Amino acid sequence: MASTRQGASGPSATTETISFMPTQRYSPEQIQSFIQDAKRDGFVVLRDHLSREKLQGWVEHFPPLLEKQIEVEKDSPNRGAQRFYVTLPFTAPYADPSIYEDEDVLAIVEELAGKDFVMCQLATDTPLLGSDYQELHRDTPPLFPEWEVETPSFQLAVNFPLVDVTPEMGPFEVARGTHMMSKAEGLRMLETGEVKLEAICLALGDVMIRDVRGIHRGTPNRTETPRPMVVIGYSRKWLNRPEVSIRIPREEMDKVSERARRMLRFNPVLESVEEKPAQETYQAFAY
Ligand SMILES: O=C(O)CCC(=O)C(=O)O
Ligand SMILES: [Fe+2]
Repeated sequence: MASTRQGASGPSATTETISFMPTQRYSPEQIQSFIQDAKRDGFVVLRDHLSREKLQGWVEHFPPLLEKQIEVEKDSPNRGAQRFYVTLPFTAPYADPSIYEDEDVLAIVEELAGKDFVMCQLATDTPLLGSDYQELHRDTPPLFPEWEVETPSFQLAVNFPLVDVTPEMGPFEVARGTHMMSKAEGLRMLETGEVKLEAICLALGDVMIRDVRGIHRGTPNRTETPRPMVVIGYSRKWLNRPEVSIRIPREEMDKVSERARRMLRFNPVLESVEEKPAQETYQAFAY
């Protein structure tokens, strides 16, 4: 699908626009099949989907960001021992529409999170050597905790690693199909063996789209290699998640497509790139 992209102030603006040719790799039938998988299982994996070459830029720019976060949190890592949550700056190489506007991913996201969904998070989870098993958790409480019924999806995580994840590197583990039941019921099914935790070893380029209510945990990275997992959060348009906003420099906002401007509309726009929060605001993460 071809599309025209313009700067914020219209075609006459001198602002550089980000151009890329959006390509959809999968047929509508294949996309429907991924959507059915995601609805049933709570997650779906698109293997070898993103360009490894493109992700190399993400890989190369990441170590200093991780180092900085380790420095800030080394005495009280919020996600567990040797496990760090790092928000990515919405600048190059991370402000990349070929990733956050991936046509196949968005076609699936739109079915699951509804038309006019929003993008609310661009971050990473990284276990290092010395990390441990996390408690089994969901990343959000149910929408209506006093109601015994789970709703359709309202919060999705699009995850992809910045390394080829091996079983020794602390893969993400998830219990299939537990997103549409209470946490207590999911834990009970794990206890009785009716459902089992599955380690999802993603390679660089693989993408997982998941409902964050699926019961999951991070596992110990037993290698010297950090295992960064990117998380791009997409939610229903009415869901407010102030703890994970994307801080968008004005000059970056001026470059994005009309669709991206709409997706990003509830995020704060920074007039200066120097405006930075002192620390991560996404602290309570497990429910
Ligand atoms: O990256 C992982 O292994 C999962 C981390 C996680 O689930 C969390 O911190 O909420
Ligand atoms: Fe989690």
